[in-house]
Amino acid sequence: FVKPIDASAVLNLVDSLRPREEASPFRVLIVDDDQSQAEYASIVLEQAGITTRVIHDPTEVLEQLAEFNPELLLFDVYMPQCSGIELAKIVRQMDNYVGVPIIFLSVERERIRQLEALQTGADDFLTKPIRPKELVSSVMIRAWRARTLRWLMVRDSLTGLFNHAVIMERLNNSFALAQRQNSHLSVAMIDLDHFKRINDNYGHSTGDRVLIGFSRLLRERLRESDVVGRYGGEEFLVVLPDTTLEHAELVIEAVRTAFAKTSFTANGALFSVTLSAGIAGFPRSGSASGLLDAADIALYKAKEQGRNRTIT
Ligand code: GH3
Ligand code: MG
Ligand code: MG
Ligand code: MG
Repeated sequence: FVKPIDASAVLNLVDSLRPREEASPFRVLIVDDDQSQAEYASIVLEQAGITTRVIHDPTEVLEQLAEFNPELLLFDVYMPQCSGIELAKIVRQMDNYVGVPIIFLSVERERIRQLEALQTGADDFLTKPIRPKELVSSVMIRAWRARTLRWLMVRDSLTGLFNHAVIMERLNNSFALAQRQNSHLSVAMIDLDHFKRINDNYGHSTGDRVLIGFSRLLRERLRESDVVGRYGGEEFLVVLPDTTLEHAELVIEAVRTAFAKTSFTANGALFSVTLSAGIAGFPRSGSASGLLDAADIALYKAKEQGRNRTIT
C-alpha cells in the first residue's frame, strides 16, 4: 500500500511562475535492472502526481532522453550492462542535460561509495528499501528547482515572454521545420508606438505596466503553437508556424485593434497605446534572417505611414 503524497503545493508554486501554461506533471525516468524495485518507485511517484517511465536496460537511456524528455533521472547503481555511475558520467557530458537532476537509488550503504556516486555530479543518494516520503520529497524539490531555473533562463523577467536568445532560436527551428515540411511560416515584428512618451508622461513603472499588459494580451490572442518573445525594449517578435501571410495579418490586426481599445490608468488619467507591426512570411522570404529583415522593413513602413497599422 502506498500512501499518496499531495504534490499540489509544489505544483502551484511552479504554476505561479508560469503565467499561461498549465503546471504539467514532472517527468521522471527510472533506470533499474530490478523490475520490482523499478515498479515500486514508479508507483510511489505516480501516486504523488509525477509521470514516470521505467527502463531496465541502461543502454536505452539516450534514446529515452530524446523521446521522453525527462526532468529528473532516477538511477540504480548496480546494473549488469553499465553501472548507474557510468551512466551519470555520460549524461553529465551532454550539453542539454547538464542541469537535469540525477538521484541514485541503491542498496549501497557505504558512505564512501555513495560519495563516489555523488561525485559524478548527481544530486542525491537514497538507499533501498525505498521510503516513499523520502523518495517523493527528494524528487519533487529537485525537479521543481530544475524546472524553475529552466523557466528563468528562457524568459524575459518583466513580461514572462521568451527572451531574445530563445525567440531567435525558436525562429530558426520553426524556419527549418517549415522548409523541411514545405509549410507556411509567418513572422510579425511588433513595436509599441511613441512609447517614449508613455514613460515621459506617466513614468517608467507605468511604461512597464503597459509592456506587461500588452504581453498578456498577446498570449491570450495567439494560439498555443505561436511563439512570442520580447525582442528588445518595446519590441516583440511573434512566430506563427503553419500560417500564411494573409492569416497572420488577420491575427495581428486583431491584436492591434484589441490593444488600441485597452485602457491604462496613471495618476487618475486614462490613456491607451497603439502598436505598429510588420509581417513577413515563408516561402516569400527564403531564410530566417530574410524573414526578420522583411518584417523589419514592413514595420518601418508602418511607422512611416502613420503608425497604429499592420503592413505585410
Ligand atoms: P516609435 O513609435 O517610433 O516606436 O517611438 P518610440 O518612442 O516607441 O520609440 P523609441 O525607440 O524612440 O523609444 C522606445 C522607448 O521604449 C525608449 C525606452 O526608454 C522605452 N523602453 C524600452 N524598454 C523599456 C522597459 O523595459 N520599460 C519601460 N518602461 N520603457 C522601456
Ligand atoms: Mg541493480
Ligand atoms: Mg516604439
Ligand atoms: Mg522600438
